[in-house]
Amino acid sequence: MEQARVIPIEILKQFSIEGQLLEIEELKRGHINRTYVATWGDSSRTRRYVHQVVNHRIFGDIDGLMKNLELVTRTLREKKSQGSLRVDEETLTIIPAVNGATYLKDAQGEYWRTFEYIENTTTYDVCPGPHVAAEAAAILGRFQRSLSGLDPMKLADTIPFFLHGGRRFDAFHEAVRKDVKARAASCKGEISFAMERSSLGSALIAALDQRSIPRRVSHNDMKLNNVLFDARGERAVCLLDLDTCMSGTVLFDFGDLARNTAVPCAEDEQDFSKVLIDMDLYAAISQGYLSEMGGLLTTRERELLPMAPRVLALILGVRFLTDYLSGDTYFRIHRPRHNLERARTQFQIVSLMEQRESDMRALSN
Ligand code: GN1
Ligand code: MG
Repeated sequence: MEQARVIPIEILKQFSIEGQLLEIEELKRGHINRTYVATWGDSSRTRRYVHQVVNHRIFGDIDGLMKNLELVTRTLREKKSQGSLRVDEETLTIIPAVNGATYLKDAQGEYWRTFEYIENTTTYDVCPGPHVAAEAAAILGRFQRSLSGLDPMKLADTIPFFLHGGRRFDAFHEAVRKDVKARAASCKGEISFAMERSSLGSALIAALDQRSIPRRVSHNDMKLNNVLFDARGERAVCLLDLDTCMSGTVLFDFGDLARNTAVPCAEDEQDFSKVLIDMDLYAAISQGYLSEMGGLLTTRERELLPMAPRVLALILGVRFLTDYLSGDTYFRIHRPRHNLERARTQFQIVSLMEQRESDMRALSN
């Protein structure tokens, strides 16, 4: 679980930032990377920056990842100047090191990078209403549209087979078989729930492999809290966390956003009376998304839209359960059975979406 860590100030000083480091605080969010917000400057002027340790145990190709980030943010900036993004929309800005590098390795072997902090913004962990849902979906649509001219093969796979349902199920079967922590007996119901749905888990990747839908650049971590809103919390102004932006299908993103945003509760909520699909939110997500991407989707992509949230909830649940069975080596946990609890919440979402299948179909077609 959590440990206090020493921040290597000498590394941070090598980024192209003016003034002294005045304050630094860890931002407790995300399950993978470590993020700090820092204030730099002097008595006349201060500015804030985000310093981040990229988890190289999970992202094996940091160089490829940072090159992706440069290419994606450059493309988004060009598209903004051509009017594809809204004028008040921001793009992540990498602050390079003085030597020009986009990341630096410290003495402990950790990889650091720095971004400009985007001021006057807020995020939501739980969606407060349809307007926010529609805004988040529309910024996703603009993001995908702006990147639709970029050849996905130009991007490195930062985590190979990341949302590949088939591979995720293979790893799950392996974890059940090995049962290294002797935990399988305590979650038989969850294991069966997942195993009965392995073909659902592979549905989108099968469509990609059969070429019935196109390969496109996708964000691949499209949670609501990766969308920055303006200070009033009304307009979506920036998409964060581009580390898994690579080749995929746009359905991964629509599905991930909907499984997360149309269910307005914490991702590890254990009170299932609070785990509900809000159809007004789902309708707003569909409309917001289609308003920006509707014209670019193929017939088959559009047909698969209502199924995508179910697939993404199942894949994430299987990933949490696999990690629980493997001894919690991947997702940062905050209590002993955290990954099992997270898996249960996702599986509850899958069940509810199975029951609401025809309503969801009616709203996104
Ligand atoms: C992880 O660390 P964070 O919150 O950005 C994970 C996503 C999951 C998400 C679930 C690289 O994202 O795939 O959907 O947790 N990122 C990685 O909350 O595995
Ligand atoms: Mg992420």
